[in-house]
Amino acid sequence: MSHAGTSASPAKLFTPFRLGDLELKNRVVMAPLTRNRANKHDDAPNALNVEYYRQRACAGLIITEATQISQQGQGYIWTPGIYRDAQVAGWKAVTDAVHEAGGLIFAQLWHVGRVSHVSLQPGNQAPVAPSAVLAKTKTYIESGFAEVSEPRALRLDEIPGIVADFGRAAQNAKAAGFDGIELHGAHGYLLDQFLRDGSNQRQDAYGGSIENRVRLTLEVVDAVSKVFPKERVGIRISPVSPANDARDTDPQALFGHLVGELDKRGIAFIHVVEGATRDARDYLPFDYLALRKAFRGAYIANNGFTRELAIETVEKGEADLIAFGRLFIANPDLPERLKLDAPLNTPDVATFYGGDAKGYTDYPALAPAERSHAAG
Ligand code: 8OZ
Repeated sequence: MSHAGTSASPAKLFTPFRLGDLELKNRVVMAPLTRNRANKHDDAPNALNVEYYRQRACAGLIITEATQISQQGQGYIWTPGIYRDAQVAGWKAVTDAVHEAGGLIFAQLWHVGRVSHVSLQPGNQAPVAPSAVLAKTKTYIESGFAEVSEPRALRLDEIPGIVADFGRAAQNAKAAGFDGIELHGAHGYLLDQFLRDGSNQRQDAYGGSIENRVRLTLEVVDAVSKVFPKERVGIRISPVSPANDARDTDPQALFGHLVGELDKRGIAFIHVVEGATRDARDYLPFDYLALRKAFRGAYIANNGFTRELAIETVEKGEADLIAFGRLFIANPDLPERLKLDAPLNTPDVATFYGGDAKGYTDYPALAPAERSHAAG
């Protein structure tokens, strides 16, 4: 039997899902997507961003683009923040629009750590990291692509300030009307830099053993869980992704331990980028099902899912929810298109990062005639 779903028995992907105390209308999640279209003067979300998210409120859950918790946490030009009043006000307009359109939206809280450039940092200082180890990766600044700057190691006495910045950002997310938050623990940014032994060479309580390397992430989980109920907190991880020069000698042991600790805390979900980000799903061998089994909350799977693979993965119970990135850029009505097996618009890579409405809010939803044609 095909799992494509019929009107008599829709594929599970298109059925509601209970995430903690929230009822998601389907299991199609909009993945966090960096688009670099916040206000140029204050990194606050604006009317164009409101329209973009409103168009995508049909997702079971929207996770916002990565949003810096402080200026120090910024690594790219024109990404939105959530530490200034104007940014909170900008986000409030976004969450209001999504709620009005019947959607749910979590903010993704982000500190880039060493993936930054002095021109984006307070006082043009060096970006901060667990250790003074330069990442082999690029960022983009006002003038275009640039090598990231040499980082400096955070002092032990600065770490409580990082945790506090995450806590304050969570309070701001609450004030902005978000339904919950996702911590960005993936892609070689600050939390991931602490997790992995390729970037964390500390010899204090935050480095060395796996227990020490997960400490910062767990302290941040605990801090934001004092602001939102734990059922409204999730985290994104990318166990084997080499994004931003992330490396670890034993990701299975590291992420197995982390997920066990997250399970004890009872948070809502782990959101797992499987394989190499924007690349091969089988980049390195890794037992994702072991993470799923170790965690009683929801498992959101991401990375290069097709309609068929998404339907099958949820049907088999290997994930509860599937997050789509690039397909959501090009298809504001992605859940409906997937349900109808309608044609998909093709994402235009040239307009992913920065720019205006072009390639942002101008991708068409299905016209009524196309809809009835696809429905047969
Ligand atoms: C693409 C460009 C810049 C940042 C990530 C936040 O990979 C990002 C990002 C993606 O998680």
